[in-house]
Amino acid sequence: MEPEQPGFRPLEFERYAPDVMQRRAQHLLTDVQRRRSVREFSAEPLPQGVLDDCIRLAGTAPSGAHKQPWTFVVVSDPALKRAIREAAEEEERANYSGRMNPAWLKDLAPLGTDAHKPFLEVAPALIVAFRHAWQVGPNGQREQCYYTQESIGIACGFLLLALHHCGLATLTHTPSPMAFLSKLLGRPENEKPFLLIPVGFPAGDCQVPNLERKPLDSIRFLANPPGPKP
Ligand code: IYR
Repeated sequence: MEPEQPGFRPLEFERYAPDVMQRRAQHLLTDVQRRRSVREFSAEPLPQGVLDDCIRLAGTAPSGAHKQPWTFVVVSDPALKRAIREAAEEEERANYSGRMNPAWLKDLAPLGTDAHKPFLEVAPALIVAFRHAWQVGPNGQREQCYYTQESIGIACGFLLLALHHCGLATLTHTPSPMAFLSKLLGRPENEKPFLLIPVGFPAGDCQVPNLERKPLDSIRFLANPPGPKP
């Protein structure tokens, strides 16, 4: 049999004038600069449908060989959230009382975190991103995936941005090791827990660490051709 041809179609591409591009860049930057990791949520429920669209948006991320190696599990059931909180806190107690070394604990001190994770129960939804280390074909055979860390990392970046854009607060939480999530959520062996994202509205009195972001000049380097300077 002939190998399957992927087929091509014309690109849909929107072209903007330079001043429009600049305005769009600044508008997005101003919005995204307000995004913060939130650890104090209100229990207020989420508007219907917003999470689904944000997950659809995450699913537009590029991925190795277009394998789309991700599953986003949405948890809103209170009993399941409580079970996740209990299991996460058990891991975090071990992390904070020995698994993380003194330098790590010192680096975390400004964030004020500890092993208590009430947000896992309070936030109206938890999204757990699972990375497909491989996939299962139609005849049950193992199919390779490629660049899965990069792919799901990009998809989670899209997701965080989309949720922020819609007016929701998020946290990137990794109560590692995260194997308990596979078990509690009944995911198959090929899916590895990657990131746990509590989603909701911030508590009315929510506080965040007073952090600065690196300026452009310390994160962007303009490359020069190799060789001696003229
Ligand atoms: N997972 C732990 C510890 C932690 C680690 C890092 I690196 C952080 O940036 C924040 C927390 C916790 O959630 O408390």
